[in-house]
Amino acid sequence: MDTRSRQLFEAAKEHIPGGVNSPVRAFGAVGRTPRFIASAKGDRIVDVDGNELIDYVCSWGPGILGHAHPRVITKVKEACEDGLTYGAPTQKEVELAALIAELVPSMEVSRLVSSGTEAVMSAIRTARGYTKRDRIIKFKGCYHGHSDGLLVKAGSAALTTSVPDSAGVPADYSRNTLVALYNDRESVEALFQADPEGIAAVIVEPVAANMGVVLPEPGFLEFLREITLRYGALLIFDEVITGFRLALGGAQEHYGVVPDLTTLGKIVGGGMPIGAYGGRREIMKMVSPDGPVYQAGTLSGNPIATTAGLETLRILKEDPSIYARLDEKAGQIASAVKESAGEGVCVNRIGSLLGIFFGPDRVKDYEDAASSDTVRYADYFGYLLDRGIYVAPSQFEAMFVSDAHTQEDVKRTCLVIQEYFSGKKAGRG
Ligand code: KE4
Repeated sequence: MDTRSRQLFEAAKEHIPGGVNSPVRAFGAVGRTPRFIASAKGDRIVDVDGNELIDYVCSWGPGILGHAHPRVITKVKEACEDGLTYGAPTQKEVELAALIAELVPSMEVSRLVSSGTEAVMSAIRTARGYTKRDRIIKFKGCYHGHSDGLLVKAGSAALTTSVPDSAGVPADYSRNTLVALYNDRESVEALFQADPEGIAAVIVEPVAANMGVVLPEPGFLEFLREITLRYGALLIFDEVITGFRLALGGAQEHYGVVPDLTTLGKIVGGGMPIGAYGGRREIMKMVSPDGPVYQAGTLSGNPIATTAGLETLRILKEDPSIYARLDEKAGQIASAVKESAGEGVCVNRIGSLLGIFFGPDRVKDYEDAASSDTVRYADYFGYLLDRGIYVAPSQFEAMFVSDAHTQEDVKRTCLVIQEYFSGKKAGRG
């Protein structure tokens, strides 16, 4: 029952584009009315009709500890009593920058911003300022936020510039963005060979999680590290999703590949709006007011956001066994799918990050992911939602497991998934 959600959705459309403040929330890909959420605690969210759902969206990643972790809430409540924002430096920013540098050693120096988009936009500007080069390489299917230069797609002649992938982005803005194929070394080599001294940076999601979840082939990240060094370009790991999720030190710790710059978001804010970008001191000294690369933000390092981020990272640091627990629970869910779905369903998983694809038996790159059957995914989504399991409303997003997911709820999730696939095999429409 979603009566109140329907009413709110109609009302929302009066004053908000599509009725939502971020497109994926509109449930357009799954043909359902988006659930308007009233509250969340632990691994549960409650919608405005009182339906309690086991949440595997986790706000698209920030919720690694689950919703409303008591320690985080207590600290945030205390911080609010001291005021919400000062527009001046605070001790918490010093502590958070030091903690980021401790947990992600390649981020010796970092700057806080208010979103992943801002972090990526600023990291790219810094890379261009540092190398004095204009072009960047991104990968088809990887998403790095909505800054103009990244809303692009491969141009007709793949070796030339890209073209805008959104209305409102001037062709000029896409001119300096080149598009390669994830897990395809030749596509990267070719772009560098065609432009050996013009590429400032390669930006990559070390685990792609915006085309569903696609893992790097063995050696792919090492190859990106080698080729960027070879051509004098910087390697940027966009760890907005993988940061503090794959390991305390993120994907770069997990894979042992060290980028020149890293972008963070989501978990680093513990559910509050924080992004961050950072790297070696010699690169970050380019950033204003030290250097000529300008970047600023009214709410950057906001005291409430930094409180939530600090407490979240401190909890993760205090108890690194969380990562084994996350892996075990997510492994149960992956096994439930693999053991019941049979042919034509692929599960990609790393730690607590899962992608379930309908159609292909294996998904190793964008082409495989794009061949997925989104209608079958929508059917799966609706079946789970109707039974109290809330997964991403799009085939091309990820499933997130948190430390708050109880064994009981994981088991229930596995049961519903097994029920879905066995029903399909038995001919249920
Ligand atoms: P934000 O500007 O949304 O904080 O971060 C942009 C971003 C950057 N890099 C990566 C790898 C990301 O996944 C994101 C944002 N992720 C999406 C979900 N795939 C956010 C959800 C949404 O757009 O509503």
